[in-house]
Amino acid sequence: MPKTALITGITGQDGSYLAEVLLEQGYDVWGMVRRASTESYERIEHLRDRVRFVQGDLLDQPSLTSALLQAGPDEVYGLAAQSFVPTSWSQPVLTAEFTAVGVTRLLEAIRQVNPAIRFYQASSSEMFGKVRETPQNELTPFHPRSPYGVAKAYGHYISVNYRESYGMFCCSGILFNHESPRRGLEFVTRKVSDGVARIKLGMTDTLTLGNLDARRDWGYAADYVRAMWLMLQADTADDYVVATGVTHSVQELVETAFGYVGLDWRDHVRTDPALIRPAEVDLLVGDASKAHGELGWEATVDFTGLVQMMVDADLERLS
Ligand code: NAP
Ligand code: F7E
Repeated sequence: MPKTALITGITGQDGSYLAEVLLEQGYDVWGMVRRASTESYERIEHLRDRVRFVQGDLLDQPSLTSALLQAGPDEVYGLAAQSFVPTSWSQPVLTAEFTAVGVTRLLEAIRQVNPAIRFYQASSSEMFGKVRETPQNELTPFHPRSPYGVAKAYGHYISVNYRESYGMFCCSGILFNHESPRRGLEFVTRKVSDGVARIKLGMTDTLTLGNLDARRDWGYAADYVRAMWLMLQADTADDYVVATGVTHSVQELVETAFGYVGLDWRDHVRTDPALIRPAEVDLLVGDASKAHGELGWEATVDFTGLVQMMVDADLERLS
């Protein structure tokens, strides 16, 4: 019997890669999508005839229950969220409704429809925020620095709580930044790869950024969704950090991307104080020893390979 999985957030970056992994494993894949006047299926266009869709919204409890009843999943991957950190300051309440309380709505729907369903929660390194130790692991205390980080800390703990309260199989993946050619254009890696491609092709001359000193542990999204699947195949539910263990600054990202196409970033990059965040996460670097040891998970793409892949993809798209 093939297993059945329901992915919330299937139209997002991670949802599209995860759907590919699950289809390769022979799963019946369902995607939960929210109603919009224009469909946002661009990232899953190539999978449309292999995935079944059900409408639902994290704000609407009955729609989550109906989605579970319709799909009948063995596994639910809870990826849907308001995921852009700056928007969490301009829309803090909506971010909490989606990214925090939305997790409880989904867990309650699972508990009522079939508590044996295995659940993956998309937790985030943003929960570490003003970091208490370096590198960060599963036991590092949280100190979130944005309404998004605070909402994710809630989502994390409510997943742990449903595991401890009801014995449900809830796993929380504390994923560090992961990127790809399918990354939203507003995130810094994609903004840089798209900007470099536009400058190289003569479409524009400048790229305006915010804080160049922030450091992140950037990995490849297609690697990270494999970790999500591995967590739900384990004998017991647990929480795992997923990261490369290597950190780079935004300036190093810019140097690498411009250097790859033979340009000097100092000729093109401007900074704008309006892009500086009210509170910044200065340094992230993860210790994924537990995921390596218990799940056998490894990253396959390093920072330079990732940046080059993204620049190549944007050059091809825009050419
Ligand atoms: P993304 O590209 O922004 O995708 C977010 C998805 O959530 C989209 O499919 C979006 O649907 C859906 N969504 C948003 N609000 C919804 C609602 N109210 N009801 C139903 N669906 C809704 O995010 P991602 O990068 O793939 O990340 C996936 C998850 O991992 C998110 O929870 C994110 O916070 C978390 N995370 C990401 C990273 C990272 O570096 N990428 C790291 C750690 C954790 P539409 O297409 O309709 O907008
Ligand atoms: O910013 C700096 C910015 O928006 C990275 C989400 O997937 O990963 C992501 O959150 C850094 C920050 O990602 C610009 O200040 C400089 O320090 O790409 P980002 P993020 O905020 O780290 C975590 C793990 C998630 O969970 C989130 O969902 O880059 N930066 N200049 C800039 N950032 C942006 N976006 N734009 C700039 O112009």
